[in-house]
This record gives sequence, structure tokens and C-alpha cells, in this order.
Amino acid sequence: MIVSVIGLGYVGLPTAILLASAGLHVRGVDINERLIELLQRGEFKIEDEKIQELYEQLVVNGESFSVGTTLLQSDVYIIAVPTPVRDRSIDLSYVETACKNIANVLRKGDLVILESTVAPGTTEGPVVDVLESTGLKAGVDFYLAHIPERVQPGNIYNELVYNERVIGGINTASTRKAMQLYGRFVKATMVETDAKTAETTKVIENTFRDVNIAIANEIAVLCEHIGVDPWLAIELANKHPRVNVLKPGPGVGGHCVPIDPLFLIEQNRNESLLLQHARNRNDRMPRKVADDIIAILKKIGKDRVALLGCTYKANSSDERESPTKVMVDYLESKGVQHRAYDPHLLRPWNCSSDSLEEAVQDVDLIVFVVPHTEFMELRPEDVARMTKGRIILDCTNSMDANAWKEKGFSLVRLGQVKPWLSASDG
Ligand code: SAJ
Repeated sequence: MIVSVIGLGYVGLPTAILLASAGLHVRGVDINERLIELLQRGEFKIEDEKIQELYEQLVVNGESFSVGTTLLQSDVYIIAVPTPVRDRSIDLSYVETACKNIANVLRKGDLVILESTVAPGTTEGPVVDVLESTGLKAGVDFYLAHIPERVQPGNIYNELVYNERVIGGINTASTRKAMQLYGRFVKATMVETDAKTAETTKVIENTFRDVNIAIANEIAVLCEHIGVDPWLAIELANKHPRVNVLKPGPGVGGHCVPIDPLFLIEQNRNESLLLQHARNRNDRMPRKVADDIIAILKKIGKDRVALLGCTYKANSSDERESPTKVMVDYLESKGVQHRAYDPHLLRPWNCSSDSLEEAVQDVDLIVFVVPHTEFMELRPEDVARMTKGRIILDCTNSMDANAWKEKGFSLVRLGQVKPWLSASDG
């Protein structure tokens, strides 16, 4: 059996590697020629140790795993291409192109699986339309299912193998076929459902997270007005056995949590006001932090800030929808002198420094935006030697305030800036 995986991103590539390691003949397809070259040479680095190991074994064995830029005839086609948002609406063109390429080679008895996140109804709608342009009938001549991905970047092997999966075929025969295939590497329960339910399930998951984070962010803003520490208040509220508020933060980034709610919002704008409000709340957070920065600098009569962490979350090199980027643009527009530093950044930004020393040396305020391990492990005495700045803004409550205070720093957390400014008045 030959399986083609279309789209070798953070989901497609590990899925292809797991299937090939399970003994199937897998061909990975991607339009990115540079990526294909690196993969062919065995030089690609994957941000997951176990998947990297499997990839290296496959490269050595050289039999069951190949890659290329064109789709060849196969028995199974797995679509794992992005569905990005442009101008607040979802761009389905990569999925449509993948389907058109499959339609060129589709035969009776083949199985097509869509992993990309899509709006409810897409598999049975646009995907079926393109595939049936071949004259073959979905569910009769070929099998079709939606199996939404659920992996956390950084923990991909475990999440691919041990997370429960929702398998949504367009009919029972399709669901069963898809389950047989995924059973080759999934060691958790696979739940059978229909395609539209699977599509809806996926977008509910990240929407739930977005709304929960919005609650945390709104609480942080309200606590700041009340004069209560939001981090402590949330921690204590979470002691209730049925309450689990997530953490406030500088904004919600990445290509999933801020995007997926739009798949639901687009269904009916009048009936999705809560989801829209949550999106707005989270979208406003980077500017709120930038306003905090401006207020702190104004208070101390200084004008230089260093932003530490540019990616969308800790220990990741992914900078898509990065809250720091929004902060940088905003600070720029307000004429605030800023530098940024991130040891995980793959390509430098205009304002980014090559080292922590360079980023902090002349600044008056240091902002920990993303809690990368490298930052959490910093010793305050070392930072004290690098800079004259003695004020820290901690956006994720990740720093040990006492340790920093002992070395002469004043540490203020997100959600506590207003009380800090008033206290420093007295
Ligand atoms: N964030 C907060 N507060 C929190 C948690 C996260 O502000 O308490 C922020 C993060 O800093 C980050 C953003 O939210 O900027 C998103 O981070 P995340 O860790 O919540 O999510 P992702 O985008 O890395 O991965 C999510 C996961 N979804 C769920 O946990 C429901 C993952 O399982 C999905 O596979 C992935 O989206 C996806 O591809 O859909």
C-alpha cells in the first residue's frame, strides 16, 4: 500500500514518518523545494526527539519513505496543508489545490483523508465536489474521512500516538477504512463519527481554549482595577474542584487557537457574540502590554525597553501570530525605543539583537514576554551585570519575584501594573 501525505508541516511530516515506521510505503509531498531537498539529504531537523530518531532511521534504511514536490498515484492520500486566515476569512485554496491534484490520479478503492482544520461541512461540500469531478462517487468508488489533528507543537510523537482521535468518515465504510490505517500508529481510542461532527469537534477544542484564556485575560484586567493580584485570585479560584481558569498572558498566538474560532464565527456572526468578544479580548492583550510598557517608562522618565521572547509560545521557534510582533509595531508607532531578543528565532527581526547582553545593555525596562526555558533559568545577578535597567515586567508570572528583588530588581506582573504605578507614587 502506498500512502501520500500532502503537506509536510508540523503535522504532515510526523504523520508520514510514523506511517512509514509502521511499515507502509509513504511518499511525502510538499511545494517547498528547499524542505524537500533537506529531507532528501537527511538534514532536516524536527522539533521532537523521537520523531527525529525515526526519521533518521528511515533515511538510513532508505526504502519505505520518500519525498518530492509532485503527487504520484497512491492508494491513500492524506491532506495536511494549512488553512490560514486572510482578511478575517479562511483561505481554503491549499486544500482545494491538494484535492485537484488528488483528482488527477484518484482510482476506484482509494482512501482520502483530510487532516487540515476546516469549517464544518467542508469535507462533504467542497472536498467531495472536487474529488467527484473525476466521475467517481464518494463513499461508493472511493473512501473519504476527516481526521482532525490534535498535536501540541513540541510534544508531537506522544500526542500523535497517545491522543484519542476522532475519525469522521462520510459513511461507515470510509470511517472503518480510515480507522484501519490510523490504527497502525495510534495507541489510544479512536472514536467513530461523521465528517461534519469531526470538523465541528476540532474547532470547538481550540475555541474553548481561546474563550478560557479570554476569561483569564479579562480577569487580569479587572483585577488590576480592583487592586487584587489576578495570578493569586485565579490560583485560589482554581482550587474549586470544577473550576479551571487558564492563564492570562500577553496575547494568544500561533496558527490554531486564534484562528480556529473563526471557523465557528463565520457560520453565524449574530449568534457567535461570545466567541467574537473572546477573540477581541485576546487580540487586545499585546497592545495592553505595550501601553503598560509606555506607562512604566513614563513614570520613571526613561524610554528604552527590551522585549524578551518573540515566538508565539515558550520553547517554540514558531512566530506566527506572535503577540510580540504586535507590541513591536505598536511601540514603533509610539516612538518608544525597543529591542527584542529570542534565542529560538530562526530569522532575525529588524529590532532583534543577537544576544541577551546586546538586547538589555542600555535599556530601562526588561519585559519577559515568552517564558522560554533559557529565560526562566537566568540568574538575576548575571542580568544585573549586563544592564543598568532594574525594572522587570513579567507577562506570564514565570519569574521568581523574590530572587529578582534580592538582586535589586523591581518586578511587576501583568495585571498588576496600575497598582504598581500608584504604589511607586507614594
Ligand atoms: N496561552 C495563554 N494562556 C494559557 C495558555 C496559552 O495566554 O493559559 C497562549 C499561548 O501563550 C499561545 C496561545 O495561547 O500564545 C496558544 O498556545 P496553546 O499552547 O494553547 O496552543 P497551540 O496553538 O500550541 O496548540 C493548540 C492545541 N489545542 C488545544 O490544546 C485544545 C493543540 O492540541 C492543537 O493541536 C493545536 O492548537 C492545533 O493545531 O489546533
